[in-house]
Parts: sequence; C-alpha cells; structure tokens
Amino acid sequence: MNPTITAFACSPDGGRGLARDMRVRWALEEVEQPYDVRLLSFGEMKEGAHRSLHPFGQIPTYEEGDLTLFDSGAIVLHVAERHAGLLPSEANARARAITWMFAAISTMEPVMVDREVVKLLERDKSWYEPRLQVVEDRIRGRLAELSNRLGDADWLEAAFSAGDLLMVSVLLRLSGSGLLDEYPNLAAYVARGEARPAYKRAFAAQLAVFHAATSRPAP
Ligand code: GTB
Repeated sequence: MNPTITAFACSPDGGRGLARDMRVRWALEEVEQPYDVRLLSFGEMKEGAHRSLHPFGQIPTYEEGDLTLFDSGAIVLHVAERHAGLLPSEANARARAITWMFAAISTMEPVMVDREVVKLLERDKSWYEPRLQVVEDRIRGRLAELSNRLGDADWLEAAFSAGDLLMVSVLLRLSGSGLLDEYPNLAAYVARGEARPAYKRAFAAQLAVFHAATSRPAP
C-alpha cells in the first residue's frame, strides 16, 4: 500500500512549492515510491482527526501502515532510510549527509523563517526597515558560510543526498528575494536541485493541486 501524506488543499504559497509537503514529495519521487495525498483545509488541520496524527495541527504528515510521522525533516529521513538513493551506505558518509539535513533545518531555515515573519507581520511597524536589514544580514552571513563550504562542488558531499534535498528546499524559501543571487554558486546549486527529474515531478504534482483548487467554482 502506498504511504499517504497530507498537504494544503489550497496552498497559501500560490503553488510555488514552498509548503513543506514539497520536500516530502521530492524525497518520495527521488526513491520512486508512489504515494497518496490527503488534502486539508486550514480548518481540518486543526480538528481532532488530524491532530491525532500531528500534535501541532500542521502539514505534512506521513502514514504508512501503522506508522504515522509528522515533521518534514523526520519524514524525509525516514524515506531516505527505508529506500536506497538518498543516503550513502558507508557509515561516515551517511552520518555526514544526515548532518547536512539537520544543518538545513536547524541552522539555515530559522533565519529564513524570521525574514518571512518580519515581512508578513511586521511591515506596519516603525522599525520594519532596520529589523528587515538585520534579519537579511543574518541570512547573508549563513549564505556566505554555506557558499564557502560548497565552493565549486555540485553537492555538499560527494553525491546528491537527502542533505542536499533539504538544503535546496530551504534555500528556495529565498526565491524572489535577490539574496540567493548574491552567491552565484548557491544559486547554481539550487538550480541543479530544481533540474532533477524527481524535483520536477514533485513540483508539478503540488502545482496541479493548487490549480485544481483555484479553478473550482466557489461553493
Ligand atoms: N517543522 C514542521 C515541518 O517541518 O514539517 C513545520 C510544519 C509547518 O510549518 N507546516 C505549515 C503549516 O501547516 C505549512 S509549511 N502551517 C499551518 C499552521 O501552522 O496552522 C509552511 C509554509 C506555509 C506557507 C508558505 N507560503 O505561503 O509560502 C510557506 C511555508
């Protein structure tokens, strides 16, 4: 039986693939594991049935037989451990790839989320501009460090891994900000991730959901 994931019935990102089901879809596509998707409204995400799967009432979740998981990083790690293709088999190389997964989520992503919060919720504050500057400079610091480490390599370690999958997913949150373009090797790294057939399939699938939702006549 296919695993089932949850996703927004109508994603607030307008189908740009920024919601966190995208990284799970991408992982499943990389390992060629077919999956089903249960779409949820914001209201349904907060109801008891979904909260029994996800204590915080969010997407994505992952159900496979009697296993239920939440949190995109944990789900991607599970997929990568159960299937070949996203983690090296040699123990140290595998540990390094997993380290990049954590770095993407716990070192890189929080500064980007800070920027989104400032832009979304603090635009009307008198201190909006200086605060945005501080947050964006913090992002630049992280990007510079990552850029230095990546250098002219294609991927963070010897071969594409779940670490790259999460890092590219996280960096994509900066799309349209111009920040990524200040680091050409990172912009090229992200473009390499987006060019992967598995990424394209995952992106098309989530976009199809958004198009279906927005082309349906209002009830
Ligand atoms: N740590 C969890 C994980 O990695 O899975 C975080 C999950 C999470 O934040 N889920 C969000 C959610 O369910 C959707 S992805 N939010 C609803 C809620 O909390 O009530 C975050 C997201 C949302 C919207 C955009 N966007 O519009 O661009 C991008 C990312």
